[in-house]
Amino acid sequence: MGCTTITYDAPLRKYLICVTDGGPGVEDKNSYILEADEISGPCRLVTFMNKFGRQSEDPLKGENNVVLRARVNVSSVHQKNKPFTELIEYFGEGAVDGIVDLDAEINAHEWVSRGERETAMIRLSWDLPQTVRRVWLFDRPGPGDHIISGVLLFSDGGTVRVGELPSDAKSCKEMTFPPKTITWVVFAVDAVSEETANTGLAEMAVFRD
Ligand SMILES: [Ca+2]
Repeated sequence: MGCTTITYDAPLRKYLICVTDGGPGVEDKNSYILEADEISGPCRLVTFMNKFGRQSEDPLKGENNVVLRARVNVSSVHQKNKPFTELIEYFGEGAVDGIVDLDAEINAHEWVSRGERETAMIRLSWDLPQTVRRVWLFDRPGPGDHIISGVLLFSDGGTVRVGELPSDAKSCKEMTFPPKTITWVVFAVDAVSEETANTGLAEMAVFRD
């Protein structure tokens, strides 16, 4: 369960509890409403709203996400991923464009490495120090390419181990840590699934809070 709000409806003499499924990501969330005579329950389900309630503000595009002002370097880029750029190597903007495109056939909004597996790496850097406390990582959509583990390396010398990413990019891996003031962060992949051919990311977000 995720966000929960409770209100007391005096004419009905009921507590009404609205619950929205939690978890970081950009997909629509299930919501449901419960009722109870006492605040401590028991609760009865009134209605279940499947995939009701898109997040009102896209967190990937908000001011809080500092990747939108970052420079990006990647260990390699798949040629088909950037057909119109002169310098096909080392462009990874698809990972920081604020868009998670779940259509695996179109990878304009992804960073796709050039045949890399557990060597793939992305680095974000800023001219001015950024104080951050949270990172989201979206794997490439589709079941083929899948990151099993990696590590975040920060310019302050800190590291954060990253476990398996959700494989379909509908949700992301969230890493939280005490606030860090940094000028760069690297996500280095160190394990991928057997089927992985071109490791990459649908999106990476770094939040101030
Ligand atoms: Ca993207």
